[in-house]
Amino acid sequence: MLTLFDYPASQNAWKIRQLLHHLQRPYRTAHVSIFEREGRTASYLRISPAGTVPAIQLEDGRTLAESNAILCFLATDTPYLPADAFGRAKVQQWLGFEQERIESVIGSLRYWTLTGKLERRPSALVEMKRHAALRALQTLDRELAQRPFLTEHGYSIADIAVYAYGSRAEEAGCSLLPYPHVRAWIGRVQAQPGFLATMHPYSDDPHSAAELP
Ligand SMILES: N[C@@H](CCC(=O)N[C@@H](CS)C(=O)NCC(=O)O)C(=O)O
Repeated sequence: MLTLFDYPASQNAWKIRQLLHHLQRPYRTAHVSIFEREGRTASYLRISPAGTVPAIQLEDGRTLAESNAILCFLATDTPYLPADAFGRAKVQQWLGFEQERIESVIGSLRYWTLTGKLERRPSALVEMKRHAALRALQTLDRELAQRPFLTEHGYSIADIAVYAYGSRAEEAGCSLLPYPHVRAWIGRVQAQPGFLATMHPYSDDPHSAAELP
């Protein structure tokens, strides 16, 4: 059975939980206590080069890290990734956008805010991220005014990936009120059959106030 290396509060890991749930694919969970340095052990670094979750291990022992690479792998030959080269490349376009402009911007601001680390970050860095977050939300709103999901294909792993942190923008201090098309899209993603609504707050982990190694 496939193993998912997971940390409950990780929205990057939620992406994989969500897709596995859609696919009704059974898996076992191996928890990685990222604030207690479990991501930095020699054995875990062989699974995930950067020591991050999520990662997966297949039945045959092969391992794969980076949430969006895992999404692409698991979604191949399923309705969540187009079969044609151009359709797949359009999904990749949004997966790149997600890593550069959502996960590393809204995801970071949210993580710092929810774990009490924001005040310890240089204000210029926070301002830069806030500016980038607003730009990303404007981009999404403009695009989602034109079609119900991120690509013409319909609901796909692009939506799962961008939703993971995009939908949590308010927890990062970015109001979604000015973005009606983003809010409507969030509703459409949540209305998908098998949508995984359960969120796990950082506060469930007594170690999450520590800095990551
Ligand atoms: N680009 C990676 C980012 C993964 C990531 O940063 N995961 C966080 C949890 S959301 C983590 O494991 N952090 C632990 C660390 O950086 O040591 C992905 O999309 O999988």
